[in-house]
Amino acid sequence: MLIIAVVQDQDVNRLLAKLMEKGYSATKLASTGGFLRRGNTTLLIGVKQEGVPEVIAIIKEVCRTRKQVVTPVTVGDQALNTYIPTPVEVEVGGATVFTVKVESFEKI
Ligand code: 2BA
Repeated sequence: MLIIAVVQDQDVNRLLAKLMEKGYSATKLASTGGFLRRGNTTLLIGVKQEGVPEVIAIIKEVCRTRKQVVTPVTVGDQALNTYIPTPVEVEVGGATVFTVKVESFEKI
């Protein structure tokens, strides 16, 4: 099976560490979301059928959505003193996961 997971950049290192710890292999691709046009990361994870639930559980655990307070940048003009950075709460995390059957697999 091939699990294709589109995840947020900030979750990737923890996700890869956890996958490697459990003995799964993965390939990390830099990707860009079509809607927001922002960088995200796509992982290709080749796994035996019986490993799928565990991999999905790891993705759920690491990439769960949570709130984060961020301070937006470059709004207004700092020189004119009109820039007042106001922290806003945004939702981060989550993943888009596709699981597909692999017709053949060989390492050459
Ligand atoms: P999510 O639905 O969590 O999607 C996160 C990223 O996962 C997407 O980034 C895209 O890179 C990938 N993705 C999601 N669904 C996919 C699919 N069916 N096929 C291939 N890749 C897929 P973005 O496209 O930049 O979207 C970021 C977030 O913007 C989405 O989060 C969703 O909350 C929102 N969004 C996306 N398209 C939208 C639309 N047409 N209208 C309103 N909101 C949209």
